[in-house]
Amino acid sequence: MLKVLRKPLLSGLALAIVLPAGLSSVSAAENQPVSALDAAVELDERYAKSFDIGAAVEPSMLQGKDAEVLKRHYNSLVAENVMKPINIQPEEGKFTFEEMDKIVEFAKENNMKLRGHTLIWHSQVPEWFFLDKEGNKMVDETDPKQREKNKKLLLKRLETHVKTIVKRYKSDISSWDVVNEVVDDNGQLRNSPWYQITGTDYIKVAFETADRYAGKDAKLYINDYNTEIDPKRETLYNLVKELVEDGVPIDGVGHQAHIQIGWPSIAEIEKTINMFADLGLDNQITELDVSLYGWPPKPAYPTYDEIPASEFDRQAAHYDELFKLYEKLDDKISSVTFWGVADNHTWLNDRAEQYNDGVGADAPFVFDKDYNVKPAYWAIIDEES
Ligand code: 9MR
Repeated sequence: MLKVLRKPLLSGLALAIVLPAGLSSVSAAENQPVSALDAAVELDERYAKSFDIGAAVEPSMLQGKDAEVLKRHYNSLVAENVMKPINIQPEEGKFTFEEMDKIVEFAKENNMKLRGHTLIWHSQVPEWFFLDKEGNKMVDETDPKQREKNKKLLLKRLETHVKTIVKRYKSDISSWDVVNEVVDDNGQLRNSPWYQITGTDYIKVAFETADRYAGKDAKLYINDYNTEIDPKRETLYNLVKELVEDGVPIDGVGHQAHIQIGWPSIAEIEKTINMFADLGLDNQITELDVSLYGWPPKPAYPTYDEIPASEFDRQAAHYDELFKLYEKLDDKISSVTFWGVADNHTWLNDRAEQYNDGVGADAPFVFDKDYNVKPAYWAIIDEES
């Protein structure tokens, strides 16, 4: 049985509250929310011996409460969006680095590491990459000679993209998501324009180019979601094995870990980390969030007007098991990054908009929407259990 501790650790301010007659100090104390800024144990300190603790951020989060919580609990950052192809090279040859530079600056000032997400992806990529010199869609080309020319042109564009970004952030970024989500859930290689035009060459060229220009200690990752689920896992494994055997400079696998309470099982997560470690590779957890809801089934998923405390306890129990596992495998995992800071900002709420008429805010992190600690926080810092 998992134990969820809720320690009545209070800030000076909370302790100074004058209690009405008849209320015991203990019960009042236990009900006081504890700010992430006052909670005694810093997440990154707690896991300092095992791995980095990161958060995904937008540049707008580098001030105010987010910034304070970032400084206190995290020692690694990743851009949630601003390094993606469409943000950083919206037009061919026109690179827009300003937003990413803000994150780099903040990381430097606060002595934090940086992950680079993501050099190559099928999503959030501008169309111009895949248009031939006449402006036609490369994927529609049927002439074999022209297809060959298009492939060369696309790989050249890829090289320029990767080289320009990696060179610029050479001394700042220590882990790169070189390619993102190249395997489909159905166990096929993703049929993206990248794949349709170049086969798997785009993956190899991306890694080789990143390797050529990255800092000498930088590590290169293939990043994906549902890495614990077959047939996707098996295909990813076979692909990665082939890359390693072909001498492609890949250092590890990024497991996004957009997961849910109870899914995937801890046993499958363990098996997955071990599988890739057995290929001699590192693992990073790159986009962790533990949703209260399943992926929207049809009809729309059930939601809560107010999330019951019991759900936060179930979530805490899952976080507890998860971090125990990560810690047990800490020689195989070098970083754990949450896909956000606190429950007030999560991509999971975009899907409520998309699938559920905006109903059903999720709450996937260990800090709540007011930056107070949740049961999940106590669960993962608990050193005794
Ligand atoms: O969190 C990101 C969200 O703000 C964007 O709208 C979305 C666009 O596709 O991308 C989200 O981040 C994704 C990440 O880059 C790759 N893995 C899945 C993440 C959640 O969708």
